[in-house]
Amino acid sequence: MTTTRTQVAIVGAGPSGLLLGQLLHKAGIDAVIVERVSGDYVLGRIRAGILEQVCIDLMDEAGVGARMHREGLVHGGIEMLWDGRRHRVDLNRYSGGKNVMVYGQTELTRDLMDARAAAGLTTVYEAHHTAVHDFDTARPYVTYVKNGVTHRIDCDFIAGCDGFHGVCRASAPRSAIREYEKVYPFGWLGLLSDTPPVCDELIYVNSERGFALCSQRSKTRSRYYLQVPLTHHVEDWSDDAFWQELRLRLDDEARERLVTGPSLEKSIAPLRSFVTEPLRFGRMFLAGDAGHIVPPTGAKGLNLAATDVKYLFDGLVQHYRERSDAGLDAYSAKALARIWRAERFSWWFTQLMHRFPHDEQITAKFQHAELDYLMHSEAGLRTIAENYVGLPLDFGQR
Ligand code: RFL
Ligand code: PHB
Repeated sequence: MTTTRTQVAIVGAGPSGLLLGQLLHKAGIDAVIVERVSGDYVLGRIRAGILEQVCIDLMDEAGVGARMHREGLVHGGIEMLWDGRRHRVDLNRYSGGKNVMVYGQTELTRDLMDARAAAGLTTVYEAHHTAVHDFDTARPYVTYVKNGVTHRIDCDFIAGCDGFHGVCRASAPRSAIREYEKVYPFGWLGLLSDTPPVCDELIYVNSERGFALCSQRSKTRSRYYLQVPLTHHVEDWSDDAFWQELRLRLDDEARERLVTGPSLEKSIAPLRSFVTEPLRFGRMFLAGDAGHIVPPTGAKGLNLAATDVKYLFDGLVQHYRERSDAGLDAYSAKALARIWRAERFSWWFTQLMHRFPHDEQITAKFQHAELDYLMHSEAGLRTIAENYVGLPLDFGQR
């Protein structure tokens, strides 16, 4: 067994772990990241596409925002389609001047990985049997096995950034944890292709055949999603079948403009709302998907992970620089207040846009009437816009 020491041991090299690692490095705080899979595997997971301003600001604070600003596409609106007609939500106007940015999670992750490698910082990929120990004492440590050798990292704090299926949340004492969960009775089938996006902005579609989303990664790369039953498997969906079904859910103009092509990636993601309370167990803190999951409808998952990391980072800096634990003590409650607001929006937006099994005919009529109301009311447009671009960090304190 080898033993090393660091200030913060981070479990998981997804966006949460990498962003925290980079911020800590900039602040002169030592961290080691331990990741179960390879770097290539992490980069192969096609996930989020939309960054809120808080996430953009954090990438800048971490010193890794240059390529994002060069290549990211700023979007000031989204389109909503139901009953064959499209309506635009002017995000910028109704959120008091804010926008979102199209920049894939893959690219953000790559920027963080590159910065970490350039700074010579340690990320242990393909670490197996990771375990967290003694986080209820002043001397926590993490162990893992790599190439048959057991390694131990002694640390001051453990950051559980290891996603929904990680080891950190699972290691918290059951008596100290409360979990809230809702699993939706459908999934999203996603397809990535090197084809120009059907529209300059994203289109969220409520169709009688189920939800669809037209998203993008660049001017030449599109990302589309279809609501599918949980019983479907990705192998059962040929590219042709996907494009055909998408066309049926679009309006006439989009149907005509849609450019199809071979898929670069296709996968099905289940939809879930999930929150763990609290997010702190002694000297172990959960951040990102380790502590909560939102259905992707509101594009909130990665952005919430970024704000968790911001709050945790601020608390750690306060601990090391000012010898105050006020920030760390406040972390769980502060992060959870923001998480629940995003959970509510994501749940509401999911219910508004999807077909649920056993829905009565009247349900679609209610959805259409609600969409009609939202799109023709200042209050309605503001409700969507201010939540979609992300509520201010000090929301609720003003
Ligand atoms: P991740 O990305 O899951 O990373 C966790 C990392 O921990 C590793 N790990 C372990 N490492 C060591 N030991 C163990 N025992 C470990 N167990 C796990 C894993 O291998 C992994 O590398 O969590 P993180 O960093 O908190 O990041 C969260 C985001 O990935 C997630 O919230 C978003 O992708 C959600 N999401 C979206 N978020 C947005 O903000 N905007 C979007 O537009 C958006 N679209 C989406 C999405 C998620 C999707 N899927 C597939 C769930 C679209 C989709 C389809
Ligand atoms: C995506 O581009 O992957 C994406 C965009 C918006 C969402 C969800 C996913 O709401």
